Amino acid sequence: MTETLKNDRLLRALRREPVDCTPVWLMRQAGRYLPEYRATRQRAGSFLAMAKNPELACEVTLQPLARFDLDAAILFSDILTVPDAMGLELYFVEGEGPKFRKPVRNAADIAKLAVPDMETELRYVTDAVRTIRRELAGSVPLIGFSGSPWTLACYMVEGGGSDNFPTIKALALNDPAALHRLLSVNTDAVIAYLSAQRAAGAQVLQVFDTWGGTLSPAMYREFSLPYLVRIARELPRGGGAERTPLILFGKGNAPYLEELAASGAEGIGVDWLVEMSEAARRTQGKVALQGNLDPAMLYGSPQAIADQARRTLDSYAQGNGGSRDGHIFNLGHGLSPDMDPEHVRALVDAVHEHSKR
Ligand code: 1CP
Repeated sequence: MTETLKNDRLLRALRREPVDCTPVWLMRQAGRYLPEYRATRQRAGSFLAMAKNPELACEVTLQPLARFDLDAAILFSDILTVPDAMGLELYFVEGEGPKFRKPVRNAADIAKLAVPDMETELRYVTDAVRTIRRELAGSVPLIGFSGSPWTLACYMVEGGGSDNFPTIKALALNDPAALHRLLSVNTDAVIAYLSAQRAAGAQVLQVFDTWGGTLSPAMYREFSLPYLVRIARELPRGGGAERTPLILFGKGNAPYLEELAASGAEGIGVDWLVEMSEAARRTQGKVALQGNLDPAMLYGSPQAIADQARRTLDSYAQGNGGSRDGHIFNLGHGLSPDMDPEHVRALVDAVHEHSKR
């Protein structure tokens, strides 16, 4: 488990140590924009069949690494595995995204929820982590992940994706105590889930707070931020150079960067609505920063993409006293199925090329 990594740029950047060039990985780097992913998914029959089979999950995790010079692998799974294991029964309708057969809508539903057993209900996830670590053989670090308590609650209460979250926002107003109980169980589950992934071999952990930015500031500070802070404080992750770093990614989290930087997390992931220079200035070297190219920039030409990558890299350095240290390059959110793999290559190569020390 503790073999030395051939490429430790990501871990060094998370400790804000010097690196030979800026590490880059991309949210949803394994996905439908890759023809080999679509082929594996076809063979598996469905997304869930793929995610629940450790060999197939490993295969798709490694696909983007075989093509591009990426500095990390991310476990192929989904944030919704946790509520599924809590008994909400996840399923997919072709073309409609994830849904739950048994959403939780009121205090009585919420009272029945408990932290799922990692050894049984979520064994397929830790098995996938072990399989991927073995196959990576120390080439790059493996990132494990979870949804944030708030983002998981959004899907659990709405019963699937949503545009404006009517059911959970009504619950926040009409029965805030019930919502806090849900967020508290989710927080315990996230801590147990990330701990299990770490024990199985995940070397970096990321929490996706995809929907925190849909909350007003007062509600973000009541329903999302305190639970992120609890994870950052309570998640056991070792000490010294062996510490497993935690990244808190949030869409729309720019208003809260000072608070997130004080949470105890090692890294903060930001979307493209904030300049990297501003994010670096406001976090004052307390954390590493991950981001933040607008994913839509990948629809530009390879030359335009390289220019934009350079812009993002230089913006970070400008706000970080002229140094590129402590930056992890990523998109501000995930890749989309209609993106061109050759444009992804242009991005990854431009990041390394332009950030050479
Ligand atoms: O093949 C398919 O049709 C399924 C599409 C798909 C994929 C490729 C889903 C369903 N999940 C995934 C993988 C996934 N999901 C990863 C893999 C690792 C990677 O390469 O990055 C990760 C990290 C996630 C996390 C996830 N799932 C998030 C947080 C990150 C984000 O994108 O904001 C969220 C919100 C989900 C929910 C989800 N799962 C799948 C879909 C289509 C959605 C979004 C649904 C919606 O809100 O409308």
